Amino acid sequence: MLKLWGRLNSINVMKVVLALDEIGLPYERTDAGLQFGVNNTPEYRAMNPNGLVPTIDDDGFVLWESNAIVRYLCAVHAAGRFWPEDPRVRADADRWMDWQGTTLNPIMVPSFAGLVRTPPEKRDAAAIEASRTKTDAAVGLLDARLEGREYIAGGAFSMADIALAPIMHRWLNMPCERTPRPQVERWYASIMARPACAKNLTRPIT
Ligand SMILES: N[C@@H](CCC(=O)N[C@@H](CS)C(=O)NCC(=O)O)C(=O)O
Repeated sequence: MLKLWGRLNSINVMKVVLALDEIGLPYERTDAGLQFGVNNTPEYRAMNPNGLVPTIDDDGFVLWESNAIVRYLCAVHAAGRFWPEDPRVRADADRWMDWQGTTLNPIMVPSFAGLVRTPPEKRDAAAIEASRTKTDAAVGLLDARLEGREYIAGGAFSMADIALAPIMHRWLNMPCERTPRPQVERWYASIMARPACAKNLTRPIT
């Protein structure tokens, strides 16, 4: 059975969990990272030299990097469904997945970590506010993207929605001010109607 290592309060692990549950693949998950440890053991580092989560082992094929894992799982098990066969639709999905990992997440991390994982007396208010403002503006790009479209890429739910859902769940539940984003909120409500999203994205952000 496919094995997954990673804690559920990591958005990168959650992408993989969502992909597996959306596809309906059985898997065995081991908590790893932060308080669970595991990711610094020599055995884990032999699989993933970064010492980060998530990592999967699919019948001896070991893979890390959450977006690569989501693409792999969708290509093997959901081609034409979550992995778009049309190269342009797929590139579009890839683009938004990469935007999440390289643009949106890095700017959101300081406000998320500050507001959710740092005790009030140790918070850097200026860093939190700078991150919140930049994230709020970046989410505006996604809102514009979703104008007139049900899903992020192509006409159907895809790997792009899977990769963006956990970070948007985090953003929409962070204890901070947000500009109303009607398209993002409509998209989020529609993906939350899916059993795999409803099951996994109702956890509090920690
Ligand atoms: N680009 C990597 C980033 C992986 C990453 O930064 N993982 C974080 C959790 S989101 C981690 O392992 N942090 C250390 C820990 O949990 O101990 C991916 O998308 O998989």
